[in-house]
Amino acid sequence: MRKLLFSTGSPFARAVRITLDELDLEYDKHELIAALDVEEMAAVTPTLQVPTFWDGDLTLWESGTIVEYLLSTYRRRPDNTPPLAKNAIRKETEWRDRLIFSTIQTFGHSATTISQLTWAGVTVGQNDHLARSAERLTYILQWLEGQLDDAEVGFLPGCVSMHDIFLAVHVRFIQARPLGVELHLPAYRRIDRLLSLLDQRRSFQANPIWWWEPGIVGYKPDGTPVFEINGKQS
Ligand SMILES: N[C@@H](CCC(=O)N[C@@H](CS)C(=O)NCC(=O)O)C(=O)O
Repeated sequence: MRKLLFSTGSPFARAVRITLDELDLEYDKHELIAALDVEEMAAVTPTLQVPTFWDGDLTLWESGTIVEYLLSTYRRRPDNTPPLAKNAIRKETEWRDRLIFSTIQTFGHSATTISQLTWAGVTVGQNDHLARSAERLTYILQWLEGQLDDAEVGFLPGCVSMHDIFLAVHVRFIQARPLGVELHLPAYRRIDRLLSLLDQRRSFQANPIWWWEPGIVGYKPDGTPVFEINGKQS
């Protein structure tokens, strides 16, 4: 049976959840609201991170690896316009496709580093590494905008690629959190158009970004966070 361990707020896990929905695959959802302790996580993955995915005897972590596995293992593409990409990476442009994907993941790692430290009380304005991470976001967005073709919507022609999905979850994560980072997205016309189209897709709407901050212990069905104060939930 397929199973996914994920946290509600993780953009990396959101990309995996969206891909599972794009492929119409059922899976057991093991959702974490707060992090497990180190020993519990280490029993699952040496990275101590989510997402981790199980498919029968196979255990995978690293969101990009999980999505590559899903795209290559489950070959049926449900009817959708545009369809989900047939492959993660195209043979004829392998290194261009791989470079774009790795760069998108670096964008996501910079964003989650800023987020983790912001919640720990260290903000972009107070720390040189975070300030540089925020600048990296801008440089990467500029470069990615240049990789998109005006005649096409996403990074691979005629389909929704894992590149499109991961860029969308990382950008929307930054926009949904108080990170002190302004992306000025309308300045990136092609990226802005791509993300607006993806937002309307059923798989994206079925896996929305919910608010998260320390102290949240659960969510109401509509996504309203539930806090625990003095042992009482509100
Ligand atoms: N490279 C990993 C990054 C995953 C990641 O950063 N996960 C975060 C949540 S967004 C996490 O588990 N953070 C907890 C920690 O780093 O201790 C992937 O692509 O799956």
